[in-house]
Amino acid sequence: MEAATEPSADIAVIGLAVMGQNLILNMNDHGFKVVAFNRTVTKVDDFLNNEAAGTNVVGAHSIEEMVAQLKTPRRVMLMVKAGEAVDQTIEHLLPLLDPGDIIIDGGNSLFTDTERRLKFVEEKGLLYIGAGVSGGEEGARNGPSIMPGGSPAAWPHVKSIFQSIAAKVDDGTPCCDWVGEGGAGHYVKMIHNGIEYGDMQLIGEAYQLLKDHLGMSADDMSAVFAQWNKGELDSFLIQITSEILAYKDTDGQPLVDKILDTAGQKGTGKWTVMSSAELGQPVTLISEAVYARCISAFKDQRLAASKVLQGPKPNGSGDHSLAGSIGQALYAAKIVSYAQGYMLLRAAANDYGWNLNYGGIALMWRGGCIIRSRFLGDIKKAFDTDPALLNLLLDPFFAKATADAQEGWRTVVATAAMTGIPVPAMSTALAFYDAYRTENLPANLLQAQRDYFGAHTYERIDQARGQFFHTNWTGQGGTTSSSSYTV
Ligand code: NBP
Repeated sequence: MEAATEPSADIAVIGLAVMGQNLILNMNDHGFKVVAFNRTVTKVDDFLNNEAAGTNVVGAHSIEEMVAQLKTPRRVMLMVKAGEAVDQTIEHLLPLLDPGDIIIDGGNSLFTDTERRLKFVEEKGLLYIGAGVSGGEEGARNGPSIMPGGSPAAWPHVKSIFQSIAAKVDDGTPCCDWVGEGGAGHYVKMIHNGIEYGDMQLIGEAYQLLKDHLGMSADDMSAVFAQWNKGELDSFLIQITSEILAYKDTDGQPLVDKILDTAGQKGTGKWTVMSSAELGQPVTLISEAVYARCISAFKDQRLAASKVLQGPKPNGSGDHSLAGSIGQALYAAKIVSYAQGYMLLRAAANDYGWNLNYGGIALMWRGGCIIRSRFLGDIKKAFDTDPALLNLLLDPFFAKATADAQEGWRTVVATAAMTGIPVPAMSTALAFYDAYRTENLPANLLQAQRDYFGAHTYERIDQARGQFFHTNWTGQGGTTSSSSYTV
């Protein structure tokens, strides 16, 4: 493994864990010459002698050797663990690169870190891309969804590589396009992951209703999910759920029944919720999905509480005809979740000054990634019809879809409440839907309370907006009001 005399590699990838290795092999398949490097250098040889054997992939035993093999402008993609590893690798790279060279972070970095790194790297005259990559191992190998953002001048230099290796939708359009400036790429990936949390929670709730209320076997549930996968719920997550439910352990019993019910999380769902709070956007479904994982982790407490706290318990005797309504609840709540996700995207674009293409984002998620679904094609159509669409729920297709699913959705949420089955995502979606379509919410009373105890003032329905009033509710205290602000 010697450095070539003339630099001939198209791109370098640092980080030979599951994502890096598979992206390299994917790039190689598409005719790009890749130089592979990893902090633990023995992994470079292992990779070249095994997974990459017989390919055009070359390796390097040092960052210097890696850089020396790259054509200019040099393109270096980091597929290392998110966090400090990215900063450390950038520090190692910078003295070896020239102005105009491009550093790409393809890991799951927090978008604010990407904004910071971009500024730092651009100050040195280099270009920076923060690219969300979704699809896991399989996607990385055969076609992920890639969401790049950062220095716009870098995009023409990486476009052909990224669009070649990305998943393609039916008409051949790649699930990769320029997302926007700054940390926009990683932000969109973060929202993708948040939506993934929501989709998975909704599927979990449907599963628990089918299992505990309807008393269905794993095989029967697998068939229900397979059926759903032929209609409007057609998606990767519904498909794998059907396969998971059908999967048997070595003793012939469903493996899913033997898996401990405590969910893990790596942080991107939490980041979405934090950003939603920061930007004042009611992303309630993803929040419930994150907290549902937190509750699941309290296994010991739940076990103790199950023996103490009173309430109805499902007995598996529910009418199987409810399965159709459960599918409707899943679909309607999913629409609300995506509507909320897009509200957050719009608010972030406004706040951070990104020019986001909402239909294009739906298209990037249409294939390759974990939330890929037929449904995203409908979202793309909604934004194609009206790029300025204020809320997905107001699009005629989705307004009708939620109206059509509504009876089943309400029945399921009510049934879950009466039988003691927690459906936080389905029910918060319904609460959001009802709040969003309610002309008069009880916030008038809330404003009165705030003014009563804190002189926070209120606006009046019989006066123009923007005028604030304070009432001396008790006849005691002064007339001084507190400053008013909107969160
Ligand atoms: P990991 O997230 O497990 O990271 C392992 C890689 O990071 C190894 O190459 C390791 O090198 C390197 N690394 C570490 Br750890 N600390 C380092 C440091 N200080 N300096 C240089 N390199 C360092 O790998 P992954 O699962 O392939 O994921 C890569 C990125 O892609 C992550 O940001 C991840 O969140 C994201 N992602 C993962 C998936 C997935 O399904 N796994 C999907 C989408 C996105 P070493 O071998 O020397 O320890």
